[in-house]
Amino acid sequence: MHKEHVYLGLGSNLGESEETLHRAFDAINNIEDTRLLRKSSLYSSTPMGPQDQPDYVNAVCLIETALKPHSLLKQLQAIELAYGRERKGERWGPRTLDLDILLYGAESVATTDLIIPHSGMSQREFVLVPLFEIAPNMIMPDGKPIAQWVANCTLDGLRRLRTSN
Ligand code: A4P
Ligand code: MG
Repeated sequence: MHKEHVYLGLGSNLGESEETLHRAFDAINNIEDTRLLRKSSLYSSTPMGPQDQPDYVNAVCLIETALKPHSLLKQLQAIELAYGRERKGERWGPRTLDLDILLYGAESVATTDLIIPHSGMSQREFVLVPLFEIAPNMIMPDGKPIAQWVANCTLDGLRRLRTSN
């Protein structure tokens, strides 16, 4: 069975966010034909977008999966729902659990409901820093090493949580 290496982004800023992310790692590992290979520490980060919402807890992980991109997205959305996510329609609003597909092997996807590489991943410190932790030698979709992106981002709002892993 052909398997791809896939990077996922996790975020939560409602409820018991750290607990939610630990449980999300387990849920991801339990997706059919999918295995969790590596996970980052948890990070606290100030909100991007509307500021009148709690700080986020963010992390990333690397999985190996036989699922195609859209099947994987469906499984991830089922996990989001299981953790009480309600889509209220507010862009960048608060959420109990947000799971994003950052990279799917070297594939690009551009459909109405799925865009890979995830837009903005190279600009978001709450994605870049945990990604750098688990994949320090990664070459980003634009061909630049991740270290270069990390060196250029502001780290003000980001803090690695002590209780991680
Ligand atoms: N979708 C398209 N591409 C993807 C992909 N690669 N992975 C579609 C997952 N989903 C993808 O997502 C809307 C639709 O995106 C989905 O139905 C799916 O088909 P959503 O999660 O319902 O909406 P959203 O998350 O509010 O919108 P958006 O633009 O995806 O927001 P982001 O980029 O997820 O950002 N601040 C901090 N500090 N940390 C955060 O994690 N997150 C957000 C949300 C805002 N501010 C944040 C954080
Ligand atoms: Mg999302």
